Amino acid sequence: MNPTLYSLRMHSTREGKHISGAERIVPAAELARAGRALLQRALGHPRGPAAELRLSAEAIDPATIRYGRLPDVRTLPVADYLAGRRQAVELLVRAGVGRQAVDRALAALVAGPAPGGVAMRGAMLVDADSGARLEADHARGVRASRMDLTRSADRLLRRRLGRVGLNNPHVREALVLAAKVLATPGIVAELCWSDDPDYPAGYVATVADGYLRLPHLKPIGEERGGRAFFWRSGVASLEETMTFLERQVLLIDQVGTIAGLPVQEF
Ligand code: WAQ
Ligand code: MG
Repeated sequence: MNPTLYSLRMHSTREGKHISGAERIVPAAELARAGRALLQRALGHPRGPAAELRLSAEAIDPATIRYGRLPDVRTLPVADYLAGRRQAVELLVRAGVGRQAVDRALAALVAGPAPGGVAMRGAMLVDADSGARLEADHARGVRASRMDLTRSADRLLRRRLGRVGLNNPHVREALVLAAKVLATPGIVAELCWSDDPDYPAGYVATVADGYLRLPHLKPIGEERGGRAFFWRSGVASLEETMTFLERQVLLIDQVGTIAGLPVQEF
């Protein structure tokens, strides 16, 4: 029998400001080590040290686990963040997201999507046609949660990313998150860039084209960033979408293809 798995989640803040959040799915024997790694990361974060740290763990009923695959990865070279944002708009429109919805989501990420023009803890849920924001709380947003790689998929992913110089935690975690988002009924695409001031890259993920990296989506030093999940009615109710996104356990046991940088980049 497989050992019981736990969903382990960390969230940290300072004076009410979101610093970082991360999570793992691990067997009991690895909980202490994984918890320590998450706490250390919250303390040494580029957004500044956390003052309030929350760590929680919860046993998973094995009968509820679903398995999945990472999206394929490609990098699209762009000269600067303005070119990156133009490219992101084009990719989302090509994926069928309405122009108005794309423009609204981009404008919100540029301005800082939470009240006060800062980063949210989670993502915006954006109607793919009207562009309306559907998440109840504009500071929390919706969280993709309860997903991780199996140990062997993690090893394979690190090896494949390493070959193209992309084996860093931002890429690994964003890929796992995008896999959960793309597996969620009702969600058609995602737009993301980091809220970490030293990480300017981001991506567009779509069911048809996978994970398309854009090396520049914001200037270095910028703390405003975030995520937009584009939702279309007719596939699942909002409630079904949210429940899957936040509660369904997804263990990723298959890694997609990872393309190297195109020659133009050099
Ligand atoms: N669910 C929903 N939204 C989240 C989650 C989550 N589990 N975690 C973070 N967010 C939102 C939140 O608003 C953050 O402010 C924002 O996303 C950015 O999070 O290929 O590092 O962890 O080179 O700073 C993408 C590019 C890196 C990687 C993204 O995001 C690559 C990144 P961060
Ligand atoms: Mg961050």
